[in-house]
Amino acid sequence: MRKLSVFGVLLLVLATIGVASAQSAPSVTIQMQATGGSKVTGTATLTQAGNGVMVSVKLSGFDPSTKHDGHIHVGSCAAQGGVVVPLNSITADASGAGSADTTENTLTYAQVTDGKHYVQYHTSSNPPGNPVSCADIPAAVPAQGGAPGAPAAGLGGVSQESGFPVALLAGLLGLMVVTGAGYRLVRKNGK
Ligand SMILES: [Cu+2]
Repeated sequence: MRKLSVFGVLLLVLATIGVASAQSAPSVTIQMQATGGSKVTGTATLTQAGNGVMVSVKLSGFDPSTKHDGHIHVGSCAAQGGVVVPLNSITADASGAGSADTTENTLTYAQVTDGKHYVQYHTSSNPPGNPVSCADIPAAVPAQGGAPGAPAAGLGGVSQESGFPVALLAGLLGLMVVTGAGYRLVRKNGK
């Protein structure tokens, strides 16, 4: 019975760590706006993926059955700069909608969420041609704590977030030690 409850605590710890890490990946979804007289709108979701970033773009309003190149650019939709990395092309279906997921490993999530990058798709593929849909990637804000304008020294939002599961893990390990000690105490007294 006692063994069972210790085992139960272990399971709980593992489950909690699993949930905590699933929730800790920073992510942002931005609205892609039609540009250059197009009707192409949708969303782009950027999610931290290890040391890289996963970019998931869903767009509609293309001409049916057309192919479109996309990139992460430096700058903003209003003040455009060069291509930083290519995103997978989107091929629109018969309704003019399409999507593409790209896992980019040469850029970190922190780098693309520095407030100086944007996601853009173009009118065609190879060459990409004029832009038709664009969204600025906002600068990442610290997840919690820290008064506005007074960020903790040297700590960005990303490192604060990744610190959370570690603190949780330490607390749960402490709980396990206490539970284990109590278990041994009960056994000693019982004999
Ligand atoms: Cu581009």
